[in-house]
Amino acid sequence: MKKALVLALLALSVAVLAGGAFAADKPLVVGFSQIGAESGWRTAETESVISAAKDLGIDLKFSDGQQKQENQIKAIRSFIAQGVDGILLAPVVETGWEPVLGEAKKANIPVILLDRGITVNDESLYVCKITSDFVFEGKEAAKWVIAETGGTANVVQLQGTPGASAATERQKGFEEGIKDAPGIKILESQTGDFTMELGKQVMEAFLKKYGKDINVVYAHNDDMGLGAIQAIKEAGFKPGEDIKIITVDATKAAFEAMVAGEMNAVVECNPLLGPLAFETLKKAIAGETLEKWIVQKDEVFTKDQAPSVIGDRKY
Ligand code: GZL
Repeated sequence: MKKALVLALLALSVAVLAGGAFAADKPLVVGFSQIGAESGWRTAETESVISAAKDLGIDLKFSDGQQKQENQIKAIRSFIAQGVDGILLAPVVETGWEPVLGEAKKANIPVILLDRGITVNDESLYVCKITSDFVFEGKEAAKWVIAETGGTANVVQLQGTPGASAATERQKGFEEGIKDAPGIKILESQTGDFTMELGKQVMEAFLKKYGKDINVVYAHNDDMGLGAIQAIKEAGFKPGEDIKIITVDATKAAFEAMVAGEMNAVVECNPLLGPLAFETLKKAIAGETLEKWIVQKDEVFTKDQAPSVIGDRKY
């Protein structure tokens, strides 16, 4: 009898250990609700998250929201139904997330925001956000415009997606940055929705309306700035000379435009958030207390620096 009991206990402990070991090796399952593929920056971020998941053996459920919040909400609901261990969300706009994030919270699934913020009454609906400081980026752009033009310039502003924190805060930072420089005038601001095509169309309209009165283009991302360059050339002006251009992101394409002398400055915004996203999510799942905002450091690069820096760029 005793021997049988000992054997049974031994078998049970082996099963528990195996089960435990198996559980420890069970891959993390993470849902990633991405905004879309609107810009080179966005593609770089997607690649960073997917390759980090692969490197870490994470089972990543990826959803491309195609710029629509309703698609992102649907994806989050699907992740909840699948019982994922965590959710990464790049929120296309700041508002309208309470209901679905309330469902994730109820299911005890931690949500980490990537590259944009949201406005919610209950901050416990997400663990933290990992983004750049867009107000800082806008202020840096303003600083460059004032220095480059001696404090006198007519600026047209290509805004990002309406309601996106990256757009509202880059505008806020720029406007704060020029408030003590009365010679810097924003002639007009319009959204190019962070895309090259719309950036070009909006710049064509600005050129028709203001022509050579435009001294500077401030674009909330490289892709709209690159679209503006095309429009400026087609209107018979020299981009980078007749009309100066500063954008945000600092993608390889923007560095190539600076090397070509067609863009004047870029404010960096780091899209390579994959490794940090999963490192942070694992801490959240382990119950660690995290800062609500993990800020990415950015800097300005100018046309003169581009040739020596472009070779080191990672996106
Ligand atoms: C910034 C990100 C912005 C980029 C754009 O964190 O949300 O969205 O600046 C992208 O290129 O479309």
